[in-house]
Amino acid sequence: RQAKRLADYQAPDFTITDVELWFELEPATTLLTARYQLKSQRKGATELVLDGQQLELLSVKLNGQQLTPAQYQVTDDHLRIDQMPAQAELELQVRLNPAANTALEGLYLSDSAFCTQCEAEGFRRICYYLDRPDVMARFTTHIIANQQRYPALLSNGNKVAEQQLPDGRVQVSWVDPFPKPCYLFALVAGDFDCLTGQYVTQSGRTVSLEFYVDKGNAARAEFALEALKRAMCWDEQTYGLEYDLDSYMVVAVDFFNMGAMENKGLNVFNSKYVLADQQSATDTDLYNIESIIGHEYFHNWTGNRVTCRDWFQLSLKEGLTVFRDQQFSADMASATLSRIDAVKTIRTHQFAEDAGPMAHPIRPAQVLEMNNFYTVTVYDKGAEVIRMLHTLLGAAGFRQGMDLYFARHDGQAVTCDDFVSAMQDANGRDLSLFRRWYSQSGTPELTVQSSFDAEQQQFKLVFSQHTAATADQQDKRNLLLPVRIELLAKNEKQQHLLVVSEEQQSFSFAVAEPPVAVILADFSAPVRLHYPQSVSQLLTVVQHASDGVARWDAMQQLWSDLVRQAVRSSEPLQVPAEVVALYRALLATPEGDLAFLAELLTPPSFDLLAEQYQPVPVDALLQALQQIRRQLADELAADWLNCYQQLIPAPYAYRQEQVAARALRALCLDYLAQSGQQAELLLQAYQSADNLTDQLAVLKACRNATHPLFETLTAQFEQRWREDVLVLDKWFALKASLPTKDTVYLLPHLTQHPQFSWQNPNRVRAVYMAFAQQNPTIFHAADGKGYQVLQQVVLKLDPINPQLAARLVTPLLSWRRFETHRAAQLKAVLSQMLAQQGLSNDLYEKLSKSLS
Ligand code: BAL
Ligand code: ZN
Repeated sequence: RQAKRLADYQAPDFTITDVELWFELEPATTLLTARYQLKSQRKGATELVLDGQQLELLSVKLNGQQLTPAQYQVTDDHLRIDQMPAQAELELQVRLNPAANTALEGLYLSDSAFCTQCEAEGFRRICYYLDRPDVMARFTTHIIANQQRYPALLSNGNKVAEQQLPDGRVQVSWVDPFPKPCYLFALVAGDFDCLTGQYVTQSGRTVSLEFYVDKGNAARAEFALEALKRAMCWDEQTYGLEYDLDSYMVVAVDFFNMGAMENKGLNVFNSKYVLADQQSATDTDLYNIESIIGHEYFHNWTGNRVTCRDWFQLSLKEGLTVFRDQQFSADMASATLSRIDAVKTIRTHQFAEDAGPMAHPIRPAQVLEMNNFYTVTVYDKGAEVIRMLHTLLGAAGFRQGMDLYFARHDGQAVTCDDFVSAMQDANGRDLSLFRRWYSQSGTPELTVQSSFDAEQQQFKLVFSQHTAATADQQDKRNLLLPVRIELLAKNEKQQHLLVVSEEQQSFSFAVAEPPVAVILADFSAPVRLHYPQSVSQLLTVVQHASDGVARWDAMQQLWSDLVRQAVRSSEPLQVPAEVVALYRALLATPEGDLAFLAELLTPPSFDLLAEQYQPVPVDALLQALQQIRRQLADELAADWLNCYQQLIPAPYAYRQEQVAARALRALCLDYLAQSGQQAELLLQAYQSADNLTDQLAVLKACRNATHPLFETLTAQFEQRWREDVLVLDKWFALKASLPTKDTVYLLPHLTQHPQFSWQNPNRVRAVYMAFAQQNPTIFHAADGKGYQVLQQVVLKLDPINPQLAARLVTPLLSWRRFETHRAAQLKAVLSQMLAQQGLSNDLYEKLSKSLS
């Protein structure tokens, strides 16, 4: 199988300037007529090669003349015409079967509604096309369908006509005035309820906002609608960017591989990121909805108006747009909590990706299946790289760079280099070394040594950076790292932004006494920091650092150090008295930002710790975490109870101070349940809750403690929500993540539930992602059964939905990082999979890299 390489990029010989599409929609036989205006871009070019997959080609016309099959060639992936004039009109007709499309790429059915997903390379499953983002065309789309069954017929841009056809069908026509790559094309047809609103832009234009949702669900889209208005306003105020069409449509569908998709003027969303109210969604769901609504909206400029030249540049739009959505969330909710969330994602998942077989730079150099590169590296590390630019240039300098980027590239398909050049030129800064972040994979290790010269009253920091070889790349070089520090001395605090660019570099600071140093405040660079500090120094940072992220980080470091000592010594982990005392003091009078407090008091997860070891001592880590949990529960039993009782819930509202109090109450319950007692209190908390956040907190506490109430309450929950699949997904996930041996046998029963469907990615993820990611005890069980279960599921899914199969296989891939017996089990499971015939490219790429 042939991978594509960034180094081989060539501009296309032909481009398409205008596209006109006629869809005649029927679930099993949709007819599409497509007319393209083609233009040569290279003198002498005569061969046109269009991409196309799983299409039934009915007709080819060139400049109005029907071609005979001898005048073109069709393969599994292409349509080739050898004698192309320099300018021509090409008209194709194809037949599609959306009802049989379970891969959810191209045109498919979500329940009975038609919808599309074209990014990255899905348009080629709709029609033969130059399916690459540097071909930008104006699209006109006519949708012809039965109006009773499909009252809403939607596509990109503005609706320009609607007419009854003599045969009783209706034809609705849309024109998108902005040239775009085909990955931003969308079509939706169905019978929806529509929630509408309006937004008046900064220049005074009125934009109609339309949310299309399943019948009866319009009220559940209200939060998303308001979030969209906030996002539109925020982008005007922060970046001066205004929306450009007359309407902005969002359609919520149940069958969707991703979270959402930024199609021009017509976003398609996984319904889980649109539908929400206090009974059916948690605080975290609402936070995620706001962030994803923002993300897709922000793509209108960073992605759509300025798009990617080729798919290797995916981070150009995704890293930047994640950074923008993180800024938005920080402004709408808690800045510190948003940042902590992002840091956890990088440390837990991105560092693990760097250390595994799929390691790649934020701008990958080669790709077999593009769908495999919608990764935490491209998205989240990509956002960290943008954040470092923001840190280095300052908010004003960054804004100047953004302004120049849009001034230069509006309407173009460009590269990551073009983006950095705009930042560089707008600020008169040399960013050549910084650009290495785009081409180098791996996690830099930043080692710091400090010393104090009492005579000179000087504090010295010596930084050394090193990036280990990764699966994809042997040679590594030094990078440019912005390092925020704070020096905490008795009578002063100093803050500095250091720029570390050498392999070894030192900095000195005048200070009267030896300070406690905070290194990498706000996680100013995505590196692994090695700066040993004592428990008492770390506690000083926890109590006195100015930056909340640094305070939280010091507490995480403290726990990581304790776990490491316990793993090394094989002695039981003993929580130090100072730590218990700190918890006690903080729980006694919960005040300030309670969500931050809850985060501060939460020890690191198994996955976060596991990522710090090679090989991962699974059993020892699980044991250490359990010892921490038991001691905190036992020694502080009265304190958790006291804190819980002080936090009296108000009637539900999604307001930050309430969200925060609920988070802290949930933490208290988690420890109160640990004893296996407190049944009355837990029951009362469950029954009196007026919202899903509080209810789920009880269920999770019972799950984590394997509390006897878990079965009773989850049974009640299933009864209450069995008709509401989005809420039921939480039940599936709770059941799949119960850390008892029976869970592995329960999983097949969950898939027998009337609401479970192998065709629906949300259901599959609810059961099996939860099992693989939230149930380390059972997933990594010594007998290897957890691995085998996931293997069977991945193989079953590959022919149904390869993207989903390839996502689910990820927890199995890093077998080299585990101890001998687990590594052997994982390797066997992976080898059996790779030996299967007919694997998708998606799965093949991951398995073959893992085993090579
Ligand atoms: N472009 C794919 C979905 C997203 O990142 O917005
Ligand atoms: Zn995106």
